[in-house]
Amino acid sequence: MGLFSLSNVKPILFSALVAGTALSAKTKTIKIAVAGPHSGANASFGLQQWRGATKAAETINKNGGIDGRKIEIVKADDACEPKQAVSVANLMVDKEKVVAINGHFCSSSTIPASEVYDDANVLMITPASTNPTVTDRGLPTLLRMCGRDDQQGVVAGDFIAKKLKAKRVAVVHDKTTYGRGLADATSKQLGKFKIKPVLYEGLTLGEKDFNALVTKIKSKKAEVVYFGGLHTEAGLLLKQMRDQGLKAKFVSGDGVVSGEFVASAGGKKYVDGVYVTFGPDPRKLDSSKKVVADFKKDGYDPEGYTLYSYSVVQAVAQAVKATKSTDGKVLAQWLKSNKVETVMGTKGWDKKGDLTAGGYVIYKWNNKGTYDEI
Ligand code: ABU
Repeated sequence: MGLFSLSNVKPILFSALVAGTALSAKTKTIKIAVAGPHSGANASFGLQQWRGATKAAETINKNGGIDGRKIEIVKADDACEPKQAVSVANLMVDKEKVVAINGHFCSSSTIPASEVYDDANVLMITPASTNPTVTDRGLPTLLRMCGRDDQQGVVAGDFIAKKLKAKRVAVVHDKTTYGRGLADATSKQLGKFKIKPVLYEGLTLGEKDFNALVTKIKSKKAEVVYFGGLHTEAGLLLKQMRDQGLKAKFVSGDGVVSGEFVASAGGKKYVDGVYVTFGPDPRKLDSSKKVVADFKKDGYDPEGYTLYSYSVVQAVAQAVKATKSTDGKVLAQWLKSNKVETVMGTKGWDKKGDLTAGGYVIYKWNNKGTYDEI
């Protein structure tokens, strides 16, 4: 099925003209902001987003754009800082006058920035923000192209209890909306197996020395360390665990699906054996075959959230084409009532903006510095 095949589209029950933001012949480009961490410790995730979005735009534009109008991708750097996210959101709305947001990446940025986009009636689809609050507030202009941490935590908790058969679990998080939320969701699921964490502690973002925490984990005789957070702190904690001789299994979530995890951990040998939860690998789907091959031709393996970001641009393009509108509520409503074709397969959303299908699986990092679904 082609990128813009709309055979599965239900009749549009609203008028884009009434909505007041119909596409006019004067609309030169359809501007989409890629909002995420383009600088700072999490910049590798911003790069995944950027690569996915620009490749999607390039392909759509080569095929005629959206009814002749080209997609233009602009960068919005929030560095995963909530305050910076709000200021860059205002910039995208007021100065750049974007039609849609591909982002933000971090839930702690997405949540405050989404209020700005909602006030301005701009469509926002986050490829990666998994905290439940993102969609639970019911904002009419917001959707996500990923799962939720109350789903991810269940899979992690089940895996630790049933597959690893661990009884002594140390739970560590980075005190962020995402990291703490995911750690809590995992702990809640462990509770169903009567597993109470032997340690529950938050570390401080930006700190480099977690040796005191590792000593504490060792004293608790943890068999598994579960970490809720992103790859930088995950890597540092993991390395210091191993350097202190702590052999406990390391389990984490979708915040470590970046090759940069290997660098933060200090080498491939450290990440070998680490388990993570993430959505089923979209690189293995028939729908992504050609795009994955194109990326590989450019010397890039579309890891982590790259294809999620690609899919966000495809969804925006199909909504704009079908509605002939750039009105955020019109676009979001259309996406919530129709299905779209993406490199990750057919996607549809519920009323809150969560995907109607999906789920999490377990991956294992190996000694080549990559991760495979198990
Ligand atoms: N879900 C991975 C990290 C992004 C976030 O939700 O904060």
